Amino acid sequence: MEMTLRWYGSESDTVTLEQIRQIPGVKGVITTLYDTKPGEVWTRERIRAMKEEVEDAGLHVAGIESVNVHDSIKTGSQDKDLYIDHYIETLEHLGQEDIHMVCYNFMPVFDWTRTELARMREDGSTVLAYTQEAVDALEPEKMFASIAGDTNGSVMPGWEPERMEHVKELFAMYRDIDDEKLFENLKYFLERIMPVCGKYDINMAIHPDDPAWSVFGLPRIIINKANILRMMQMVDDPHNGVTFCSGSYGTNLENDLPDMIRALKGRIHFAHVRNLKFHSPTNFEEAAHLSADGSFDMYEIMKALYDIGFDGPIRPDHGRMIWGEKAMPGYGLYDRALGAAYLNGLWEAIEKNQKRA
Ligand code: DNO
Repeated sequence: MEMTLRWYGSESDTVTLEQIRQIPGVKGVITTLYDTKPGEVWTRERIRAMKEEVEDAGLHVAGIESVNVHDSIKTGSQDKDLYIDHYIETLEHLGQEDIHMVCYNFMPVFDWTRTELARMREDGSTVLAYTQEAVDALEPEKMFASIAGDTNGSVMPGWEPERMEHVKELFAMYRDIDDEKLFENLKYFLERIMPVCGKYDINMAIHPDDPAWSVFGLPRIIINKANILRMMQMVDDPHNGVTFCSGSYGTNLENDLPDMIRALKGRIHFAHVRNLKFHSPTNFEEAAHLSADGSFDMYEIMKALYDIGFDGPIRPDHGRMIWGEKAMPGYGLYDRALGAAYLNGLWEAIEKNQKRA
């Protein structure tokens, strides 16, 4: 595996490349052109400029998170082919610039969903949190407004204000889309992009739906082992793979995370590893990465990744806000750096143990 950190670009991130460079073991960043809209073609010039900036700081671009998929593709609307053509052009440009991993999601309307961006914990740190009760009590259109006050001035991925202004129209687009239709549209998209992925050796890594169940009655399909295996089989190509995100699949306590990792051997192209602390099955918060701080056995998760020979990029995921930092919720420097060091420590111990056994 290669330890990386997500970076939103110098215009949008409070964390600098120079800081990332000083986290032990981190040589790569996972980045994006944060100001592009779903459906837009990424030019080679902009991709090259982004790469050069990262390389000038002594790091490299280990992959993209995300190239977002236009809602017309997800809903299978009439203009879907135009947007798939654009997506293919973007993939070509990324391939030509020697970038080989792309994370994306197929979640309708909302990307990840949390009901609190700054829940205070006993130690004074703040974390993202979710309760089903809060979602059930909200009108979907009010979702964004209900959390907007706690973003620390940043634009949250998937929650861009201009998109949220059109939430009603977005919901209308998905009115006739159920799980089966969404699977069909995903299959159509993947079948069309696989040739270009083959040509440039680009690993597509679908991100799970977070939380891993339907919110506001919208269909959500990337939620459990059965569905993700169905997706792998319906377009059985090694470039059709997943982002294994422990914090997203882990929202559903019925998901056995190490077992899922083992079942996805060869198809995990990217890993997000973080811990959650459950107060009830539908009330959880994002804990520190350390196993003892949350509900997951982080050793078993890293061990399963080790056992399947995972060699792609991995990143610590959302961190707590600590030590007075003001940053995009989940994406400060300090706690993610602690997460990277901890995950690197687990990996080193697992590796040495295996070699000595
Ligand atoms: C949240 C992230 C997601 C993820 C997208 C991938 O913090 O994990 O926004 O990047 O779903 O497209």
